Amino acid sequence: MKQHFDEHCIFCKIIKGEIPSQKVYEDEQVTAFKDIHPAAPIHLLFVHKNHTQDINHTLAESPQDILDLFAAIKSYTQKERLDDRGFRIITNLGVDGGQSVFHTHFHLLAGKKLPFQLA
Ligand code: DGP
Repeated sequence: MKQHFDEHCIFCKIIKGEIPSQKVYEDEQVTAFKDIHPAAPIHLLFVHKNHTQDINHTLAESPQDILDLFAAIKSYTQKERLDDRGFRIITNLGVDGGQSVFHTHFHLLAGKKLPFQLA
């Protein structure tokens, strides 16, 4: 498995266990943990263990990682039966997207009927 860490990246430190987190899922490629600022009753972050900066970089450098992430999300949501009532996946890119951590990640939001409100 190709795996690249960025020594300054907070999510790489979480993946390596150097910073504590509440992990809910782990496989060979992907880790998921609770978001420190939850925006819904269930708010998880799915991150690939191979560091890339955002989804465009992932697609250019290591596109299989995107499939690994969605496979992990499918596996977790089916196991936890979140697909019964549904959930939302979000990824932010760049300043206008509101990206604050530059390690590709997907937010998984669930646990209530989510409003679609941008402001
Ligand atoms: P984004 O803004 O899309 O880049 O999302 C980054 C998310 O990461 C944000 O919702 C807060 C979360 N976050 C930042 N630092 C930490 C941390 O140290 N631990 C955890 N669990 N979440 C973090």
